[in-house]
Amino acid sequence: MSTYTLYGVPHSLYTGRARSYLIKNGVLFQEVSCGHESFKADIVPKAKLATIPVLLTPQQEVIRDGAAIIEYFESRNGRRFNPKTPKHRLISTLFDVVGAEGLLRPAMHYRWNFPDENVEFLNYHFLNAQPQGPHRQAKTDHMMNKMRFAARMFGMSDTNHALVEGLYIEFLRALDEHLSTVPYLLGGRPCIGDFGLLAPLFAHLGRDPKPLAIMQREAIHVYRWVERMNSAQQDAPEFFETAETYFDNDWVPDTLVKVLRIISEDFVPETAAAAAAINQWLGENNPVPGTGAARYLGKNDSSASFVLRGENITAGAQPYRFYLLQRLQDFYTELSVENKCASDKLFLSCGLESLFTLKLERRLAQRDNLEVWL
Ligand SMILES: N[C@@H](CCC(=O)N[C@@H](CS)C(=O)NCC(=O)O)C(=O)O
Repeated sequence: MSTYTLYGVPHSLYTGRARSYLIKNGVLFQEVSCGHESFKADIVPKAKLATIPVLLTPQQEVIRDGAAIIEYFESRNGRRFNPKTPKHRLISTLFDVVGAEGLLRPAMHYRWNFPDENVEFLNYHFLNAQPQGPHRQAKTDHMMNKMRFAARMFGMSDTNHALVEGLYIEFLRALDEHLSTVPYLLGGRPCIGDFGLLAPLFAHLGRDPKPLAIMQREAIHVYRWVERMNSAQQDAPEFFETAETYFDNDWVPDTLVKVLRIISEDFVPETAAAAAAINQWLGENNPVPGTGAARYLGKNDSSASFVLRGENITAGAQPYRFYLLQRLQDFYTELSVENKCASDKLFLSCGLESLFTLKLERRLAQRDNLEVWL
């Protein structure tokens, strides 16, 4: 039987999101390391960037980017994991952006700033993602240093550890309370937002020794959700008989509102600052339509500065955040007046209302495996 191939590694943040989707969608696949010779030789030329995850279809199509991999299946399965009702769809889409972009500081901090607890574990994984050959440990060290640098690019500094930890623990406890009442974010089955949120909460925060210990101690229900998201079944025996459906009537429980409020604290100011920085860059550079937009700003040191709980944070301004946010904004724009009102009320109560209007001057699209400016 023809199968799909997922190129990734166990310790990769974005691979965790795609892998979980394939498992939950019942896709037959094999996972191959990006250290395998076929990745460099056959996949990267078509993937255009050497990032993981990448999917190789039975028809030999190469799809780079976790969101694109999920969209490949969603566009063929009746949008199985996209809730149909307005508030649920918006929340699901929002958690996808938050997972992909909004929790990178705690994910990178708890991975890279606790060497006593983590370094042996990380060295094992980074070493074994390198093909056998000369200078293997030197290549591993180079890759690990590149990721340490990325932590800083995402806004970690020598002085903001307590701030990032405090916010993460609040988020974790609120999410734990919510997931003590229900197996997935929106009920008895996962939505697109669950997959997005799993990205930081699996490979880094739910697997590296230091943050795993915190999750197991502080947030047993989140830990179980991480396990559940990697199971082909509903995997919710502790809830006994929970229907595999989303909450009735577009209901949003208070426990989830509480999680969203905590998320808004840094996600909204960072998004506003990133939009301003990227819009300024667009004004100055006016890229021709079709120009690549993938993470160029981070590489060019263009950054967004904002204040969080009285402390300044500076982080790379990533167009990708807005590529995903466009989905939320496009869906919102199409809503009826009545549904817009209900969604406004919910987002306002969470401090998230500006996300409907915080836009870039130019739209983004994925073409031939790259994000480009339209
Ligand atoms: N937008 C991409 C991002 C993928 C990505 O950045 N993956 C990381 C590993 S988790 C990577 O390949 N990093 C290597 C690099 O940036 O050179 C996605 O969602 O798949």
